[in-house]
Amino acid sequence: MNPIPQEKQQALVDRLMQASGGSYSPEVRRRYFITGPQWAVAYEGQALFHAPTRSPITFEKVIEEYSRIGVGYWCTHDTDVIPANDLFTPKQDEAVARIKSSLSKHGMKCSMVTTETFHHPVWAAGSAAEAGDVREYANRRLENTVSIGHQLEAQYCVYWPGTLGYSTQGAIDEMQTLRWYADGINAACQADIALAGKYKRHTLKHCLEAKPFEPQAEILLPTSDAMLSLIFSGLIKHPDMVGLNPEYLHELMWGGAPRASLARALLCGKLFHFDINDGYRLKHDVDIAVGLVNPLDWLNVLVLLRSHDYNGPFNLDYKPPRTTSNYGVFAVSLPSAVDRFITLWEMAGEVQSDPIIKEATDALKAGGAGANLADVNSIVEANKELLSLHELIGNRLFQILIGANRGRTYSL
Ligand code: GLO
Ligand code: MG
Ligand code: MG
Repeated sequence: MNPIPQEKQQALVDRLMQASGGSYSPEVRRRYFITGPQWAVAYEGQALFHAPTRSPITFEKVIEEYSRIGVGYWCTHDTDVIPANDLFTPKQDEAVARIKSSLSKHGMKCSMVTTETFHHPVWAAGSAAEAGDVREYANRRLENTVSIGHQLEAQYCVYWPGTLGYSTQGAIDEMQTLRWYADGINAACQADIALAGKYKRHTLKHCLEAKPFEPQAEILLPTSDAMLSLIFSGLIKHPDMVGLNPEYLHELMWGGAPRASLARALLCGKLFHFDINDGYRLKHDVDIAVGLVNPLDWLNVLVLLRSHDYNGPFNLDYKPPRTTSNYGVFAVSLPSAVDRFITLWEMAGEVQSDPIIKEATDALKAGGAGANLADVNSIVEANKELLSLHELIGNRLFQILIGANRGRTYSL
């Protein structure tokens, strides 16, 4: 193939996307509670060792593109859209008014707001720092985000604690720091109760998000289970208002099974919100788009969520790869992520109604006949052949993933 001049590259990308097929219409995409973060598609490719590769884009452009593609909900950190110096000033109100008008112009809703408590130098020691003025400022920021949430008619507020931990052991008092962290969540809930009264709205759902490592060396609340223990510790004054925003990759990063983490959250009635993406075990937070690394596991995750009627948001907390084109973010990265999610969701429906999986599962639950409970060997004998069905189910899931259940064959 000849080298492709730059001015012909977008057309090539478009033609190959078209040829790949598998795209849902914006109308179909909008039927799902898929939410689009400001920070995801506006990510410029920067990292610790990396300069940005893409140019900045405004929230107006982000909202417009989400709407065009068919992602019906938008969410944001406070400082994604309002510079830290403008918070608490009339410039904040101006920004909120501009966001509202942009959302309404494009038929979009704001699903969630979150406070940035990790990037600015004020958070060098985290939001639950020893310095009382940092903690007071953190509480103000959280309360302010809740207020912005009500103004934008959001339903959810998310908290990822960022630098809540330590690099050198013994430097901080873990118990005290966790108490201070809980104080922040309490301040947010307290403000929410007052603001919900003022705006005549429901209180928000407050969702804690854990990450096992990054950006701190040792993390005080590294997993969704740790977050559950905080919620039920007695430190949280309104535990009914507080739940989880697990992130798929964050559970995988520590070596856990995301499906099991989600199941534990569901058992506790605390699966409020879900960050969807993909990546690798025991590696850093690569935030690859959903289904590109672990599609079989993702299929299973969605079977779990469909089977237990999860009805919260699926939040596209991923990072478009470090390319040089904003065009590619909206032409390839975003729509393909949304469409893989919907395809996996539909496949999960196929799994639920698959007659082979159903019969195998029913048989496993029915168990073998004729066991004598006083004789351990007879229990083993009675169930002898049934356990092969576990692997048979695994194989069937693979067949569904590759379309074999619909007749796709490979030179059989
Ligand atoms: C970072 C987190 C981050 C949060 C966001 C919402 O690793 O995943 O993107 O989801 O700050 O609070
Ligand atoms: Mg996240
Ligand atoms: Mg992540």
